[in-house]
Amino acid sequence: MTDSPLPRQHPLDPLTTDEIRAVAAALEEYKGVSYGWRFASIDLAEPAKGDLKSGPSGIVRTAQAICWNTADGQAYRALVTLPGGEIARWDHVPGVQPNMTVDEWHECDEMLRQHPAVVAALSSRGITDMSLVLTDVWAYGAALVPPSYRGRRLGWSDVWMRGSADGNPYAHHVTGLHPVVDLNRMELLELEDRRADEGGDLPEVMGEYVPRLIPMPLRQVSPLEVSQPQGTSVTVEDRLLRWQNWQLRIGFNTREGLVLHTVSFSDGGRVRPIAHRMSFAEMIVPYRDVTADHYRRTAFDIGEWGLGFMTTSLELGCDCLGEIRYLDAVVHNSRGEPRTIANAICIHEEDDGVLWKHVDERTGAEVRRARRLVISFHVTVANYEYLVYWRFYQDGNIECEVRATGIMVTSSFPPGRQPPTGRIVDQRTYAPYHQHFIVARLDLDIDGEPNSISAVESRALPADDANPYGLALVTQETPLRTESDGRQDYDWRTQRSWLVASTRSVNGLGGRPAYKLIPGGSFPAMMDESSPAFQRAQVIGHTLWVTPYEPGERWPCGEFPNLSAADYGLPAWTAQDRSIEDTDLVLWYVFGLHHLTRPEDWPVMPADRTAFWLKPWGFFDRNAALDVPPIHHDLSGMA
Ligand SMILES: [Cu+2]
Repeated sequence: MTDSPLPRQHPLDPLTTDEIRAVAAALEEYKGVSYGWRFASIDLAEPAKGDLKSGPSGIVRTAQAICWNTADGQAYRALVTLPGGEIARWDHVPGVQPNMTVDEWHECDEMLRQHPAVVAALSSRGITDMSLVLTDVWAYGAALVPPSYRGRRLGWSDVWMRGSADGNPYAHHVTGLHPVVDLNRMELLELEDRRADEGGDLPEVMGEYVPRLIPMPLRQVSPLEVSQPQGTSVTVEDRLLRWQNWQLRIGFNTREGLVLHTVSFSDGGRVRPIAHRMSFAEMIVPYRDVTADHYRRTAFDIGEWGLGFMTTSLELGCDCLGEIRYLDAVVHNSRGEPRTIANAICIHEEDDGVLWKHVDERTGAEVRRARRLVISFHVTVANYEYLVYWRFYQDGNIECEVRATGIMVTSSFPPGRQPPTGRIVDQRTYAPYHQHFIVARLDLDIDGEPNSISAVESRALPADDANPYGLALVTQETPLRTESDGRQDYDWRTQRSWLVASTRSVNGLGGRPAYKLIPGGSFPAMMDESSPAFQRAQVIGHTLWVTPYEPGERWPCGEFPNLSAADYGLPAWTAQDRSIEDTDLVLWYVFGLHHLTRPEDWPVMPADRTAFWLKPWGFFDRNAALDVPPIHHDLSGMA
């Protein structure tokens, strides 16, 4: 059975399995992309905003493929029209390394575990059962590549060992042992072996989390079930979702994973745009530890690995509770063969406590129960999990929450030494401090275009004759007019937030309808600007960046951060210092987790969370959830 395009296919719908096959087949036929080549990504080339607005009929559905020839390392970008598979463009992209692929990760692990030098190094440590060994290849930053290997598609790897056949592979780090690999030739170039760093035998570590392997009985808990006997209030037609007054379209690609398109709110029957597109455009995870085991460890989980490729299937009752609507996702391997991820995206309603309440002496209590619509997906990037939740509320709020869980990277150290840049989590084992920076790309369209943005700050007025008690608190709005103004930092002292307002429409109170970006999970980079990690990811130097909409500007650290030396994204674009006034705006919000590791995060980390909010700020003329009905409990059946 094929899933050939439906007549109702929307121009923003992700590529189908047939379309991915058609792209790979066309590139094989016309450009010889076959043996010795790899596909880094095959995704929908999304139509530009202007084309979308003039209606779907004139849009030619087009895919973009990034591929490279492993024989000479040269990369190409192709545009292929669908469904026919004509090659509309074929461009050589010199001097870049496309993203890492899952196939390379597996092939590299296979190769290393059979390599005599690796086998010998492990054997000298008393590790002889290679079925317990896992290698985990990471990408490099260009500045850290040994000079003799410059220009190669280089990876460096950790070596891990399971304590038993089903044991956690990330429980036992073989500290000091790091293969350096040419991924195009799939060849071990060098085996760094600093036996002394490990400090003797592998330490006695309890790194297990599977019930039969943990040294304690499971606690008793009663079932907690969510029942919606009449179904949910969500409708999903193809990929168009409607819930209460919200409406949006669900997208997905290999790099960003979940994408939310054309988010709008129906206000008294009028469909009012809020965001044209929202997604995560990059994630940067620098480890802040200079030892030989960790100094190369700066992950770009989006640009290097791809949240779409890393997406995992969700399970009812575990990952999502209640009445769930799932959507599958389609990605592909490095040969361009499609792979369907079943239940990749979860859509469901959640109870969210009290929405609003007042108890009046005469009329009694009026209480409204809040519920929220949650659209989520989970990714597993080797040892780590990221759980992404976009939540839509009845009062017009949007919340974006990310939970980080999974297994921390650890390494062992000699007895008596205290690692200064990490925390001990088990016997002679520490987890280095690190940071998770996520860059959300928010193409907001508040009541459509154009919009303007200002920084809003609270100021206490000095005590004087007009303010005799020193109580006056005012807010100050500073318009951000250019991209250099748009580089903004969180400021606790003034409770700074950012207001994106329509410059055309007017609300019922005479003001400009707006949404406010309420910062959360912000923290400074705390990194020397000369650091290679900072040079590649200068986006982490600010909480917020603002650019005028430009369809080609998608990747804040550059399109190809794998083995990059500099940040060719936001710093380069915003160096033009374009106007961001009264135009179509894109906000780039940097948030995440400043992860100071702790024993309680081991052996598996209880999900830590970080979030930011977009809240209506004069977008509505009053509480937008005034019309939420009360819940009347039928108590007639009770004794
Ligand atoms: Cu972490």
